[in-house]
Amino acid sequence: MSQLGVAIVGTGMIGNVHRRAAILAGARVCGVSASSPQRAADVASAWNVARAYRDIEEALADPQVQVVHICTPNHLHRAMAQAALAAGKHVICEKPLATTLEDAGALAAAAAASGLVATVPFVYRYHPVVREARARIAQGELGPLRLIHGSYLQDWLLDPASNNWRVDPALGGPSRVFADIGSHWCDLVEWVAGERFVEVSAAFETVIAQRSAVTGESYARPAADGAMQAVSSEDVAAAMFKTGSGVLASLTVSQVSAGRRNRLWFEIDGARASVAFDQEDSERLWIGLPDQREEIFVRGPAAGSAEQCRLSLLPVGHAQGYGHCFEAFVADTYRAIGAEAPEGLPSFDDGLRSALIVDRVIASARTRAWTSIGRAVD
Ligand code: SOE
Repeated sequence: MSQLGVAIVGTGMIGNVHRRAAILAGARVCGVSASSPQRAADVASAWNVARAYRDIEEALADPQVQVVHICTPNHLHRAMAQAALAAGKHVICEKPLATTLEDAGALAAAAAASGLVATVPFVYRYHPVVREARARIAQGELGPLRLIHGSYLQDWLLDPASNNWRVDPALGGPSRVFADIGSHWCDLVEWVAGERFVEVSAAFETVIAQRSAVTGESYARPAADGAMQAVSSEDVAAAMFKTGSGVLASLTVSQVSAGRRNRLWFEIDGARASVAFDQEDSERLWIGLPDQREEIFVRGPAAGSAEQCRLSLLPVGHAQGYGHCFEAFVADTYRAIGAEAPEGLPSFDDGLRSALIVDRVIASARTRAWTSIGRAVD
């Protein structure tokens, strides 16, 4: 395959993660588009990228661009991804794919009709030991599943002086913590366990009622004049799910848990064994066994499942982490553009599945009732 040309749309923290992954996967970053032409010019110069596009339309008109990475605030995803597909570009769109189920459905349909590659970075699927857990469950090593539990905790919004576009429902969508990080956990656990959630009972709380009045940049600083604004999006959430085969799952999500920077953790308990994964200790998979036995599977290129070995890029003891997951995801997206079919590549259909779960979680939290998850298109 000849070298792919890509445009990065959105230049905050995650745009930079996409840029690095694109370069490592062998693409050429042709240009960037940002919240303003000036910001695009500044970032293009900082990133040493040839073009600063005035807006996404200019990026889509660039014949050198085959892939568009959409890394903007959530409310822009629908229009931008739709325009990119209509322009014949492959798309990587940040999660949540869209802020409503309807918009996510429209994007998944547009992607399917286009024949283009359209993916969503549910990147935690790319931890090698996560692949190991999935392989062991698929081989029946755990036996019938009995219980799924876990959490995804962060603390970057602990301080009321911190604020971000995600906090504002007009920019981030009707759910914050659940759509932003609960979505990762649900995607990961459904994929690893090979189970689908069919029912949910959820609750949301906004525990910091007022935050510093700032908007704009990805990780904004407090307003200089100390002004505060009311918050309506949730800081914490709890959800119980039932899977199609009747397994109970519970999830706790927070962006205000001191000391937890990005701790996605899950445990899946079966009749014969359990597995547990911690994103902040991601070189190891805990395997719980009966009779007071346990094992630790250590990531490495020479042991375990084929996918675990494929994604283990470094020898044992040379830690891999979040960045490597992102790089492997982008590389697999580009492989799919080259007509390969890498295992576990999260597509717009997975983005739609996630939007459905988020939609039903919101509905359950509002009605305080167990809610059927159903299907995205009935
Ligand atoms: C912020 O909460 C964020 O960047 C999420 O949006 C990502 O999905 C997560 O991977 C890291 O934290």
